[in-house]
Amino acid sequence: MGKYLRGVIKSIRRNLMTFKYSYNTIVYTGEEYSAQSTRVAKYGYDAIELVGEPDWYNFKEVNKINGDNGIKVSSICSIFMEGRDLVHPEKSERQKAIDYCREIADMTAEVGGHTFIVAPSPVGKMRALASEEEERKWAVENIQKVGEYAGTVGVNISIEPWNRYETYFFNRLDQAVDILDQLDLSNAGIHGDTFHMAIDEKNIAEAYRKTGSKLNHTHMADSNRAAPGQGHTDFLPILQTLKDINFSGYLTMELIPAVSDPFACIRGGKAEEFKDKYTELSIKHLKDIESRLK
Ligand code: LER
Ligand code: MN
Repeated sequence: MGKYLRGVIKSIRRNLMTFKYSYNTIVYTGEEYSAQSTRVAKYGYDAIELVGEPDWYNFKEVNKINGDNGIKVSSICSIFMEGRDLVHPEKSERQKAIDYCREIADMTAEVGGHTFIVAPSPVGKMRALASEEEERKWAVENIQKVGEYAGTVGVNISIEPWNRYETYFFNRLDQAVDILDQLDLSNAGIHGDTFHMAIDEKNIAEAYRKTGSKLNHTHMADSNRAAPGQGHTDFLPILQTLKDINFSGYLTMELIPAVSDPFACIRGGKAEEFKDKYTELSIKHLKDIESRLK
């Protein structure tokens, strides 16, 4: 089937379905990009989420392979590890984090992505290094700078809260909305990851409902961060809420093996079931639920 026809079929299907699906490729780390993109397309995803490490990719090749496979890039999952801290007490450290985010904004634009993830401080930083007041001021100032830059290259930012075991900074969507409301940006929104939300929200569906049109990206994972359907999160009320609030972003599977450091798979781990098996099971489970929504 030609590339044009595949594109037409995809766009008809997209208009008939409520949701667009994407897969975060952190668990594919180490594979050739063509294998990653081909797998995601094979199981019926609309898009792929790339890891926020620009040096790993040849953007021209990414665009060519994705075009051939009839998929898009939904988003870039920025990697906020040590050295990428927008609220660090040292100005030069904050600047390093801003520069990193700008690089990710450029990457997002170059691969035709819709948004990239922004978090104020790195995964695993478990206590503040300055006063709460100062850190919040830096978070607002620097996310504003990153968002403004993202606007100049035509992409959005999505602010993601993580659970209490990954960060002290904020853990719930309403806390991220607090920061978002202090920004003067039309290209910023909130990102809700069901794995983190299963830990720190009272009710995942209600948190999405309250966030409403401010929600611009999601990560879908079951309670154990495996494929939706492999844990105890009930995705029916969650997807019903996303439909009710007219969520138009991507349902992006971000699945990570059961290890305390979510970036362990970058360094090479045993994530075999997160390749074909979970890529297939995740979308099957959510599409089955989608077909039952009111
Ligand atoms: C990133 O999207 C995330 O959810 C964090 O847990 C870091 O991987
Ligand atoms: Mn996430």
